[in-house]
Amino acid sequence: MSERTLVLVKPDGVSRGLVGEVISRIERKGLTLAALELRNVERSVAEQHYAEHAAKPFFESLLEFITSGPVVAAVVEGENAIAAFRQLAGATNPVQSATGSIRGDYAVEVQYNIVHGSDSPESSKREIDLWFPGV
Ligand code: DAT
Ligand code: MG
Repeated sequence: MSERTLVLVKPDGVSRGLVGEVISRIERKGLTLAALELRNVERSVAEQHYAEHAAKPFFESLLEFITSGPVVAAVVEGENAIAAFRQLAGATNPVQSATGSIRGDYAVEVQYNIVHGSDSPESSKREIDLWFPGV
């Protein structure tokens, strides 16, 4: 079933020059871009985006990180887009992500794991409404 997912290239991915690499992998996989934008992230957007982690000890540093520089936000579309992008991203902790995945190939530390992708249809809807209202 065709789905949409919210993808972010986080500030580490943008500052390291990995935007093209991430977009290229999305396109090679057969997914398509429905929206794409370089953004500075407002603290309130970051808080809503990561609301499920509000009680976690790393929440504050997560907010600081995601607001520390521009991100590239995208709506990515295609069959099984949510799971397909999670597979491209790899496991949350880069030392557990498979080689060949974005995190497995480019990251070593859980906070600096390059990309975000929605984890379910409910998250995808919530996140797309937050980042791209009306898209
Ligand atoms: P994912 O981004 O794979 O969906 P998540 O939703 O569990 O992972 O966590 C959101 C982000 O929070 C994750 O990409 C990096 C950061 N994070 C997760 N666990 C962490 C931890 N134990 N210490 C520091 N940052 C963490
Ligand atoms: Mg998540």
